[in-house]
Amino acid sequence: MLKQSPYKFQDLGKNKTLGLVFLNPSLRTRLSTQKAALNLGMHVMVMNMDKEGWALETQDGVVMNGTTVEHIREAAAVMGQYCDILGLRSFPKLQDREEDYSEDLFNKFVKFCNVPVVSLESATRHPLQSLADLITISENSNNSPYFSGQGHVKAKPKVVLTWAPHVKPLPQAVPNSFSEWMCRAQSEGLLDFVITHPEGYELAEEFTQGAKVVYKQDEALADADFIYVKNWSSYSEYGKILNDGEGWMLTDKMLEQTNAAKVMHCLPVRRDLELSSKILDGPNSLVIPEAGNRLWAAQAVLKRMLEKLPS
Ligand code: SN0
Repeated sequence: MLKQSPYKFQDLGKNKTLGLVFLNPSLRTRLSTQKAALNLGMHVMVMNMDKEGWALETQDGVVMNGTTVEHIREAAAVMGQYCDILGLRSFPKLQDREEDYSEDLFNKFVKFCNVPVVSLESATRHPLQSLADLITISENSNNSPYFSGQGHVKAKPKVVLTWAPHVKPLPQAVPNSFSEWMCRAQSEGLLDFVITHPEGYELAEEFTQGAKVVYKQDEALADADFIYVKNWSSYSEYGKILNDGEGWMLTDKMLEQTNAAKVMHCLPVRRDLELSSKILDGPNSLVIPEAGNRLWAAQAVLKRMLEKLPS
């Protein structure tokens, strides 16, 4: 495993360049992916497109006499000339569901840059986060070959994704991906997966095949081994906040009905709005090792991509 020997493949990325393109802010994804690339011997360039780049046009057939300066056709193609692998972060606009869920921007970037692309979170998915989450759950489950010896969990852990309150409408990308990966793990008999949220926050069906949806949070949390806390805006009333979320913040009192559940969050987390600081600062929180595992997730993915590149 890469975690045990981080530099074992440091020749793999020799003379290969990774370009990381950000249309939105990032802390963990940015740094873990850079570090992963460095461990593999790659060079890394970072482009903060939202702050330092030209305003991008993504639609075809528009006369560019407004605020957009450069078309994604040229921008992506040019970046592809300088890099062997590109990564792209682009949040959804949360205005037009069809546009966001078609992954229009991400797909155009992939099409025009002409090199392999890794998602650093797109409109509907955050795969590097979900891989890190799966690693974290494995390390804390005693039915896993990666069990660290620290966990407490029964043969088939119960994993609960719980909606949390927030002040801003957030993407569904993180819960979509988490649900997609947990449904797959459940279908392989590794765990039981439950989603709980107020009515109206149902995720798109394509990501929740096989998941049990329970509207009563206390019912969902009973006997949980892992609780994944995340806010998202409504999919059905697209991009909307439907309620004030009162009572949905996870507190240590709620942990009493669980199997001493470990608590996860992708970060950044709004303390005492989404999740109580008492939990975050206490022994049940996995958020820091979870973020640490972003490195190994990114390194595993980049390693595979490098192995497929022509040398
Ligand atoms: C993002 C999201 O998709 O929910 C990134 C998570 C990795 N989160 C936010 O944008 C939080 C913003 C805020 O103001 O709390």
